[in-house]
Amino acid sequence: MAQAATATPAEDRAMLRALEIAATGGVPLGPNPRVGCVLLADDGTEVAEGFHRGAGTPHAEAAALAQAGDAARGATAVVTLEPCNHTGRTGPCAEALIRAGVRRVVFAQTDPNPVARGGAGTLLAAGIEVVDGLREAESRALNRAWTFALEYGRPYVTWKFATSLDGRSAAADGTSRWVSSIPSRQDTHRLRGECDVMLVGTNTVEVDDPELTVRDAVDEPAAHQPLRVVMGARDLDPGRRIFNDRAETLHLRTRDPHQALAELHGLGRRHVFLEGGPTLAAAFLQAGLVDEVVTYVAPLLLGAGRSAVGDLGIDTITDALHLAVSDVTVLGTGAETNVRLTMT
Ligand code: AOF
Ligand code: ZN
Repeated sequence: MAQAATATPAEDRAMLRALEIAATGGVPLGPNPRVGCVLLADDGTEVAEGFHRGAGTPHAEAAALAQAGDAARGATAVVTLEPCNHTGRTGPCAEALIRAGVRRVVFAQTDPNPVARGGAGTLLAAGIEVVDGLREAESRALNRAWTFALEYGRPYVTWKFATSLDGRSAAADGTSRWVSSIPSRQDTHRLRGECDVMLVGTNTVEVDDPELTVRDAVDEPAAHQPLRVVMGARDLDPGRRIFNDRAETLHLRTRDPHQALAELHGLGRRHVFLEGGPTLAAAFLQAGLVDEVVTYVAPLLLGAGRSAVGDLGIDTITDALHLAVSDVTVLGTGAETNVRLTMT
């Protein structure tokens, strides 16, 4: 699609800057990706930069063009995502770049959104040089869940659980509070804040009565709260903490993971943090709908406790479900020491 041109060292540096401002500049969650844009003059110096701050706000290119004014004429736009081609909440970026007189566009990642993609073709048709794929892996990693969701047509699912050394998430009597340590629980709140749905089953709401909000170190609710979703046919007591007014809550009456994810995708949700109990975890695993596993292993033994995951129908070792470890991190010290394993 794009020309076989390659990027210059100045453009590569600008792309790293664009990725940096995209990552740190704001927390666009839900339907929109993180995007950064740097405009370069002919001599490779930066003219302007901008990033996307989330759904309903200007796109990165529009922010950079607004800052550049006339200096955009003849400039090179270095942007982490293929400029959009659609009129959504803002106008098409490809046309804005053409109108501004930009000479060349270098982007990292093709837009996987069927509604928005195609900007590269529009730019080429207008005689603009286009280079794609520069630091593509970095941009995809930055928008990991969003990219996955647009490519596969369903939200990315992270299943999180805390476990004792012997694989128990609750004691034999069902008590499960504080299997993991305070540093692990704070880490969980950070991860929750990066998602746009927290999902549990009706059983967890009945038994554990979790609030399922994102809170900081002093237990104050964070500004961004993912949608709390409880899944299952059973009616629930409206007095449960999940129904308090600290965040929005949705009760999905289905028990089918595919259907639940389809509904959430339709609502523009792209990253589900699955915090349910063993039954829900098993249902998602058996449906092949867990994309990432985050587990906090605590140095305690519970013996005849409850497993983190229900029956997966595995009777023999050759049927075991194998995961690939992508990260091992020690959290906390002394009695608070836990190990966090991240797997795909
Ligand atoms: C760009 N630059 O900075 C972003 C883009 O609802 P809208 O109008 O904001 O459109 C959202 C879609 O536009 C989003 O899903 C993605 O495909 C693209 N986002 N495109 O050119 C940007 N944030
Ligand atoms: Zn755009």
